[in-house]
Amino acid sequence: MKLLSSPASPFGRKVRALLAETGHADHVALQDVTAAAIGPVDDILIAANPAGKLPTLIRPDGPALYDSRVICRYLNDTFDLGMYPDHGKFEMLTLEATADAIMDAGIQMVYERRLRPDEIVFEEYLEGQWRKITRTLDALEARWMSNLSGPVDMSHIALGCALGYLDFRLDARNWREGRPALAAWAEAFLDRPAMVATAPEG
Ligand SMILES: N[C@@H](CCC(=O)N[C@@H](CS)C(=O)NCC(=O)O)C(=O)O
Repeated sequence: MKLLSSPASPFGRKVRALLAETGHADHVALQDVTAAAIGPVDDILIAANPAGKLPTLIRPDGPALYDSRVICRYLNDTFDLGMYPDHGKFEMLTLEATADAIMDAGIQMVYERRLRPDEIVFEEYLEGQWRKITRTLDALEARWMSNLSGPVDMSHIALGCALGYLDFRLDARNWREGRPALAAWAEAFLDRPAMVATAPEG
């Protein structure tokens, strides 16, 4: 199996961190590819995923899989990783979706600045995306901390990747301010070997 990803992708990191956390990193080959909302996209990626998005998993015995939630679920079931426990499953899946929402909004902010000419950057849109993130972070701090204790599951990995992405690309926004419980959780979680090994670059 081959995972198409990039060292900066938070969604790709979910998959890489899942494999690292469970000691399965050597079960899937990694190929760095270029994906871009504007500009050239590697042919191998387009051939496997017509939307040209990362991560995408190429399998020897079936069609390619995407997106990160599908790939993580597939690897969990294929290698029996135990990262989707039955107890509280739907809350856990919602927490994973919550983490993905932070990444989605964060990526929109990065693309808005990177892809648009400076004179037409839409500041209101940027702030609208940031409000999505701050509302989500506030909800995590207020209501979700108990879900973040206990054994590591896929939602924890996803949230670690989302908060790591904020540190990586939007550090100046200082997401930790006013959210001591979430900040303490991130401090410990991002120190795990699987998270250190998959820290974003680029
Ligand atoms: N929902 C998708 C989101 C994937 C995504 O947005 N990936 C970004 C890289 S982190 C991408 O491929 N961007 C290129 C594009 O939007 O064309 C998932 O969970 O995999």
